[in-house]
Amino acid sequence: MLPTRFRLPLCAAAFALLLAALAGCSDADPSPPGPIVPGTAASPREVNVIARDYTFAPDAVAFVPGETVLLHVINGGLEVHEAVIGDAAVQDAWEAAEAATAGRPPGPTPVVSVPPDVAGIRIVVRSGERVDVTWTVPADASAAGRPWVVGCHIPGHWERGMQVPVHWVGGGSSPSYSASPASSAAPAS
Ligand SMILES: [Cu+2]
Repeated sequence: MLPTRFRLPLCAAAFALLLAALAGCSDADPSPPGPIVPGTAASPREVNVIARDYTFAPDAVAFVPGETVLLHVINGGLEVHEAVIGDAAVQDAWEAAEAATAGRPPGPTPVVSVPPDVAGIRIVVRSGERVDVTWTVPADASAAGRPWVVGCHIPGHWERGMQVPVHWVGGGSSPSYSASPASSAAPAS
């Protein structure tokens, strides 16, 4: 039998492995740490963005520069929302353009536009609606050092918290997670 001072660390290690295995299997984790396989034009990677009154889920969205994604933007709230994806210049442009619509009666967002160079991508979704958009992420999107955001600029929504960061990741990489609990936790035979 091992001395007690060795048993505790072993138990802690086994428990940590169990937790890691459970975390890897959980559907509830809003920011799964597993590797991302970049989408291609032939096989876009599916990315869910859920808008509510007045938050986004998940609380960060990961993209690989240059990949093609199939965005599923879902409105689980009661108000109309949108997902504007782009850097600060894009977010500022839509915030200013849509501020002009403040005070209109509730309903579909009035048609607004911004110059093409700051348009980013914008997906408007009404309550209970899901909009699917295939989009190729600009290959140089992460190179300029300007943080990208997913934001909603229906008047007042940005201030209420409808903004989450974009995380840039390399294809097939997993920067925050390198363990392989499934294999290391397997019982020895
Ligand atoms: Cu909104």
